[in-house]
Amino acid sequence: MKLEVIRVIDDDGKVIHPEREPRLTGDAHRKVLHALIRIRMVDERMLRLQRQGRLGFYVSTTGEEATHIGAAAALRVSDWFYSAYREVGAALYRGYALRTFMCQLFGNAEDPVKGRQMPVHHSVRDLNFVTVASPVATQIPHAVGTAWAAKLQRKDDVAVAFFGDGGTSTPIFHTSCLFAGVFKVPAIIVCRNNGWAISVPRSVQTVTPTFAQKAIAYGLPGVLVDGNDVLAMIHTVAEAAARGRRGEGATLIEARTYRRGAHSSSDDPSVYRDADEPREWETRDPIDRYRKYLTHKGELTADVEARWRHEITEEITDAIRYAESVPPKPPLRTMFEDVYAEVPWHLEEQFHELEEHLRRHGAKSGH
Ligand SMILES: Cc1ncc(C[n+]2csc(CCOP(=O)(O)OP(=O)(O)O)c2C)c(N)n1
Ligand SMILES: [Mg+2]
Repeated sequence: MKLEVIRVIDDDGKVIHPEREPRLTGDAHRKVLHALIRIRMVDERMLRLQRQGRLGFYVSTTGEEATHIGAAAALRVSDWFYSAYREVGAALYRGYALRTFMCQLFGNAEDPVKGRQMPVHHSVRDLNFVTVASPVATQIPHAVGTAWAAKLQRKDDVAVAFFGDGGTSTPIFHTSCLFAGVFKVPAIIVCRNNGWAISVPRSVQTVTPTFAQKAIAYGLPGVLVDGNDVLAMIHTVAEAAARGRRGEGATLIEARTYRRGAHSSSDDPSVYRDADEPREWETRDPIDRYRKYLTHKGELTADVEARWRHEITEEITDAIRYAESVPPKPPLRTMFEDVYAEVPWHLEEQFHELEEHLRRHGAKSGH
C-alpha cells in the first residue's frame, strides 16, 4: 500500500499544496519560526554546557523541531500534551519559562519536580504538558486515557501523544491504538519517525513501509506527514484535532523526520551510523525551509531573525546564570512530601532521624 507524504512546502520553501496551507497571521507565523529557532539554540547551548561538565545529561531535537512545534501551534493550551524527551519545545511554545527549564535541568531548589527526575524530564502542570516519559511509549496509554476522560466529561479537549519509531515495537503502542479505535477517543497518536532508536535503525523496527499504515488494523485514519515541514505538521494535527473534537475519534500520524544528533549526550552515533546520513538531511532542515517560505511571503527579514538570535542568546545566558545562582539542591524535607496530602507520623519520624544523622555525620553525607 502506498500513502502520500503530506507536504505544504518543498525543500525551497515554495508552496506545493496551497489547499493545505494553514491560514495564519504574520505574527502567528513568526511565533512558530521563533519557537523553532529558540529550541534549536537552547539545544546547542545545553549540549555545550553538558560537555563543560556543568550539566549531567541532555537530549536534543536538532532537525526534528517542526514535528512538535507544529503540533503545539495547531492545538489549544487546554489540550493535553504527552511527550517523550524530544518534544520539550512544545512546553516552551506554550510559555514554559526558560529559567524554570534550566532549574529542572540542574535539579536545584527551584526545580518544579524537586530533583526527582533526570534532566529533561520537565512537567508543566499549568500548561497541560505532562511529565516527559522516558520509559518508551508509556505516555501513549496515558494520552488515550486522558482523551477518553475528556469524552466522558463531554469536553472538547484532545490529547496528543508523541513517541519515537522505537515506541511502535512496544505492546502498549498497539493496545493504545486498539483502545483509541474501539472507544473512539479524541487522541492524536504521533509517531515521530526519526529513523533511529538509539542504535537500532528503522529498517529493523518494522517490515511495513510506513508506521502510519498500522492504523488500518485499529480502524483509525493513518496519516503520513513530512515532519520537517512545519506547515504540513500544523495542517495534519489541526485536522486530527478537529476530527477528535467532532467526536470522530483518534488519528495515527507518522511524522517523518531524522535524528541528526546523537541519541542523547551519553551516546556516540559514530560507532553505528554512517556520518553522511545526517549530512543528507541537513538539506531538508525545517528551519531553513520555513524561513524561505516566510521570506517569499514578505513576513520576515534578516534583521528580525538576527535580533531574535541576539535576544535568545541573552535569554539563555540569563537562565543559566539564574539556575547556577539558586541553591543546588531542593530542601531535604521535600523527600518526605507529596506522597500523602499530609506527612504521616512514620515519615515525620524518619525525617527527624535523617536530620539527626546529618547532624552527626553531616560532613560525610554530602548534603
Ligand atoms: C521500556 C524501555 N525500554 C528501553 C529503554 C531504553 N531506551 C531509551 S530511549 C530508547 C530508544 C527510543 O527510540 P525511539 O522510540 O525511536 O525515540 P527517539 O529516541 O529516536 O526519539 C530506548 C530503547 C527505555 N527507556 N524504556
Ligand atoms: Mg527514533
